[in-house]
Amino acid sequence: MMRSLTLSAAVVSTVTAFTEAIADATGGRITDAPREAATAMADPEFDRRMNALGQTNDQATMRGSWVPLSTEFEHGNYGGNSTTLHISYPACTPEHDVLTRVNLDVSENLGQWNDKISSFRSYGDCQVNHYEHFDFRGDSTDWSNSSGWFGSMNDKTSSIEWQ
Ligand SMILES: [Ca+2]
Ligand SMILES: [Ca+2]
Repeated sequence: MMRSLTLSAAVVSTVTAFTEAIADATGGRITDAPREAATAMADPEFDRRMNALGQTNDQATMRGSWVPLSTEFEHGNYGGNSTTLHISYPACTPEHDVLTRVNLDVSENLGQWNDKISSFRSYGDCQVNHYEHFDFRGDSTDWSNSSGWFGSMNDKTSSIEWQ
């Protein structure tokens, strides 16, 4: 069953606000993420903690707290500004049924990300697909859990799907 995405996605204006973005996207469960997103992406402990969110033994998840889906980056190799999208329980499952999808024109916050994304990293078991046009049409990156460079899809993403 398709879930609606929490659209109060944490859109940060500078890299140094990544700590606050993750605190927001995790419902306050991770408040000490590195200041720079690129540092966090290279940190196995950060990876482990983020992936643990949304597991069925996570009490906060079962109460309906936010679970991070993915962090989307302005530049390649997890650089520049970022936005971390999140959703309430349940998060992505090993069965990879389509969880949720979003057009990047649905809100002022997400609208500024249209045709800007150059790399991304997902959390938990989430597989993500990025599409060239709105409504999940056109060329796509295909499903994966991270990409440091979008190649021919660079700066083209207009809609995103998670499973
Ligand atoms: Ca870009
Ligand atoms: Ca586009």
